[in-house]
Amino acid sequence: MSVVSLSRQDEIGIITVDNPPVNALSHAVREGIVSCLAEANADDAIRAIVLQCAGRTFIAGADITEFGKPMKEPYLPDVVNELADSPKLTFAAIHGTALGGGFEIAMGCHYRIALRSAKVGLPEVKLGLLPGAGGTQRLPRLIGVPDALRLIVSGQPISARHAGELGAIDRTVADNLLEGAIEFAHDLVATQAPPRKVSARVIEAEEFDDDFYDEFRRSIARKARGYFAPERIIRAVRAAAELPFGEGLERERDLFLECMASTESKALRYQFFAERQAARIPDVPHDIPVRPVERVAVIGAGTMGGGIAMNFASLGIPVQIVDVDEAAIGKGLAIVRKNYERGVKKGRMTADQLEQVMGLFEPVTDYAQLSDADLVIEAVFENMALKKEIFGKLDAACKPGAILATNTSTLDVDEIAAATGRPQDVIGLHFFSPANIMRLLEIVRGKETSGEVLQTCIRLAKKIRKVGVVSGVCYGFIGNRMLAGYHREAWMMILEGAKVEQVDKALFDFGMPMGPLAVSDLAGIDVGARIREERRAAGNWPDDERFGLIPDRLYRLGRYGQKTGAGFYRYEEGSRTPAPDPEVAALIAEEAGRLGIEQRDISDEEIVSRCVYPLINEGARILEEGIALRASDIDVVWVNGYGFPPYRGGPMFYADTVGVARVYETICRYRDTLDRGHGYWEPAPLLEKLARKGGQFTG
Ligand code: 3H9
Repeated sequence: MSVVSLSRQDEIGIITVDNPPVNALSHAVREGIVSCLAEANADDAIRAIVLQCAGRTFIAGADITEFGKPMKEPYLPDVVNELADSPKLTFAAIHGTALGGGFEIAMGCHYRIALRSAKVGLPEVKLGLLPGAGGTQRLPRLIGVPDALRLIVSGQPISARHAGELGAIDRTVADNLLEGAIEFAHDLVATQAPPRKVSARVIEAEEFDDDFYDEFRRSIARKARGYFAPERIIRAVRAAAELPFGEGLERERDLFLECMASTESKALRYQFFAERQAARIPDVPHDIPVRPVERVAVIGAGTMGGGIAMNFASLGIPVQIVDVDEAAIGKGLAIVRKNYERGVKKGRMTADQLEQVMGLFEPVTDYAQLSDADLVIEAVFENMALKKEIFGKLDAACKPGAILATNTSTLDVDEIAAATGRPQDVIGLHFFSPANIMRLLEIVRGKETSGEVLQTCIRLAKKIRKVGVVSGVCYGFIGNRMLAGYHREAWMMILEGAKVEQVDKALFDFGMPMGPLAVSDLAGIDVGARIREERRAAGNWPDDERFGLIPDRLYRLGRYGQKTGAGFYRYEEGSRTPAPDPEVAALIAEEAGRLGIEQRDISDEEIVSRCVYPLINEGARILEEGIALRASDIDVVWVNGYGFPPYRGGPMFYADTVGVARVYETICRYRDTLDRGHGYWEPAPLLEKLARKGGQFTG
């Protein structure tokens, strides 16, 4: 069956695109639109043409799977131009999401009608691209330069109503879209309206001078730091304002091709598919029946428990909040309320909606009340004995088939599961803080966890708008296990002569949201110190005085980070801005002297490789051990949970862009010069194997 077809209703030709799942503009679709348009234009009985889509959405963009391969004619910009040049009126009838090339197709049409529930947008920037089928030239003509810039640079879709207010949609209807579109077409045919080309509109360019664009650059500087595409978008939109339409299109094409060739775009496209791939588990059928999750309980009303609970309540799912007494629960719910109040202030919800959502929380102090819960998530502090006790109680209280999850960030999920008589129903759901905001959810599969429970949690992750990644059981799972080497090297380098602020700046410039030492100050030096104490007590820490020495000394001095106004840095009263502290520099120098470490200048390049390459090396081990199913899962974890710059794709993708052999050789060099026999820099066998055969982790 053809993916594009032409039918007729009275004098209106209807072109229908039917290319599931999202009607992406594959070669067959582009070809189909062009040939149906030609047929409709050649048919004297047809007076106007409506372009609509079957299935769940209007066209969601170019077919991303075709990127990076040789493009075949007809090219998308030409398809859009043909719709614009059609002698008969063309109408786009939009439902679902008209995104990227889909919205560009709609803007090529002479008129646009949409369901009120529809959304439109140009999300190309999220793939490191700019709209390359006339979007940067047509949108400013439709809605003006400032709004077009904001929309294209943010990549965020907007509602049909908002698009209507801005001037990008002509009519909206509550339902019966096709009927509405045909009626619209009849109306205009009856008045003999001529084709209305967006390209014919003129932009008054004078008010948009250098200052205007510089001001816009400043306004996006923080979010756009390190990215390539936003600046190209600005240049393309400026071309729309300053050049004739045809020349603007050419400029757009050149800038689009520059973006397409960038590592940033390759990395972001890779992330797009990596996130979706993460939901596929080879030994668990995608369509295995999942369990309904309509009632959730969260054990622990602390910040983490409250944040986790918000994910469900925000979707209208009732949540029981369990803690030792009403006072603890009240305190927790007060924080939850404050978080929602912030949403009200920002206009994301109304005061009524806030009360409604708060009404979904049920305080519970007695486990017997959990008998109806479909999913229980334990979020108490990291203590194995306590967690086992809780799971024993849950086993007694919960109904058969309830999913029992732990939010542990490090502990052995199998040991926790063994505290119950139903290990097949036990799983790890590791949320990242703040749990109501961070996108990552590590889904920890115990050795007994059933496929059904696993698949239910994978689906659930998507439902609560998280990206779920499955990890096997090991200390720290995928993310935190890799973090160890990252921090270790930061601590080593300050002993070896790098300044605290230099280490952080080098990694900030690499693209991390903050350097590792500033992050420790934010998270609390005391938190890390307590974890190290436990690990030392458990014999799970290397016999190396250097490892953790400086943060431990800061801890003993009561320098816990931002909360005490001092940690690796100093903080003025009430400020979160780190200031280098000579006292810390002196302390580091003293310890280096005591240990006989000669301090030297360390380059930014060395800082980056010494912190980032351990991620790659540990990632390789995690892959070999089967803790992660694929390299791209590791990258999804690091981009979404730890702020690894998305435009670098994640540590494993980054290794491929640097060259696996180069990473391997550098790691071997560090082993020979820095390791002192601790094995920190022992290359992972998989890394060595790939380096030797010229292989890659991804792709
Ligand atoms: C562009 O248009 C460039 C032009 O300006 C210029 C060109 C010259 N292509 O996300 P889901 C697949 S750039 C191919 O799970 P949802 C996706 O991989 C493009 N495949 O569903 C998945 O496959 P699978 C601008 C695509 O309901 C399946 O569809 N457009 C594409 O949560 C379902 O996806 C965008 O960037 C595509 N364009 O969300 C839009 N899109 O089942 C990107 C999706 O095998 N897409 N697939 O894993 C989205 O944002 C979301 O997919 C959407 C649906 C909101 C549409």
